[in-house]
Amino acid sequence: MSGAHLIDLRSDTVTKPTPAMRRAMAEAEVGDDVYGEDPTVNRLEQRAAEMVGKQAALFVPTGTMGNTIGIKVNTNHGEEVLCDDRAHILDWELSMTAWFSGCLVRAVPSADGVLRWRDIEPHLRASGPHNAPTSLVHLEHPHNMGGGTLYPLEEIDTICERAHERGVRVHMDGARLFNAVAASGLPASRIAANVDTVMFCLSKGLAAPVGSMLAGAPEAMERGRLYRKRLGGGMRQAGVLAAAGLIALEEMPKRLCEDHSNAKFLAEGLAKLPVVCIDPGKVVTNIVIFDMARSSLAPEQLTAEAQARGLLLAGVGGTRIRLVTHVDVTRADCERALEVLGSLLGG
Ligand code: TLP
Repeated sequence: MSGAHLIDLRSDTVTKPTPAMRRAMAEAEVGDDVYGEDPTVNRLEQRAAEMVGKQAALFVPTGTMGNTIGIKVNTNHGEEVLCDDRAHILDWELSMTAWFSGCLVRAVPSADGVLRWRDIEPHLRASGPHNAPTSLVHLEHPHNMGGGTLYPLEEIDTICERAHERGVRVHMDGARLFNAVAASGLPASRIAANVDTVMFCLSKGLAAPVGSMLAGAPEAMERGRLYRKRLGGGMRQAGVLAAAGLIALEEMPKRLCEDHSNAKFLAEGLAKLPVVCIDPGKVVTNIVIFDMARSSLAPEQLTAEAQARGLLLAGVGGTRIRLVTHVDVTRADCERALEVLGSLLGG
């Protein structure tokens, strides 16, 4: 296998920085960001805030740290955070909401990760002798384990409006926010208009090597800066990373439609295999999740056999397999991926 071209569909986290990013990183103007003196980080924070329509933003090393700080600035110890039952914060972030914010996560059953206000409302708790109050609703948009699914804009607005009426805040895990922008045609600032804080990643589909942004009100971001330092995320001459982040923000969103069309192509091909369960109509961004319960192969066998043929896939629990398209995957790679999966799953 050495030297062979690997098709890596495990995640868009595997994307490599583009040549333009590498050049910008080498030439970046830097300073000590813990003193607020890195001009490139400052520029990135300003630009990111502008793009999502917030007054301030904070550059953080990872999406996990962005969510952790986002949740912290919106809650107090001992309160509840409501999210859907497949949320990244619930299953993939080492219980940081409990560990760092001291809050209980209340997971609400959802269809493909997307909640409606009517799902949320019955689970909100007011403070009382037996109840910790709900202080935050957490929305993941697009929804990773839901298969890249999207909230309808009206639902985001309704959830924010009703939550705010109750004194409950809203945080958006928009790790792939720009995929939502590409799929919906709505500006990021419109999607995030009514949430209190929004996190999005510069890595993943936007291909920066490192970094995520948390955006919100200036006072929240000032507090967030201190939490970032506590978590070990005060990064000094981080301008070398922010330089790549600026290119991720300015140049990369416009090509995400290509990833979405490749994902749809994969989903449509997979739907033709009798043992695969998938609804290609639900694939609207760059994430394809299918169920192989009807196959005689175990998921680990499928991933191992595919790997032996140069195709990397990720099992995401039970008999579900995830494929994620990104800048380093071409249409020809997707055609080859379908050939491999067809041969292994009996197509
Ligand atoms: N997701 C990763 C894995 O952790 C599952 C992936 O390969 O998709 N929010 C969402 C919705 C995410 O999908 C991820 C990463 C994060 C937050 C965390 O971002 P990082 O990895 O930068 O901490």
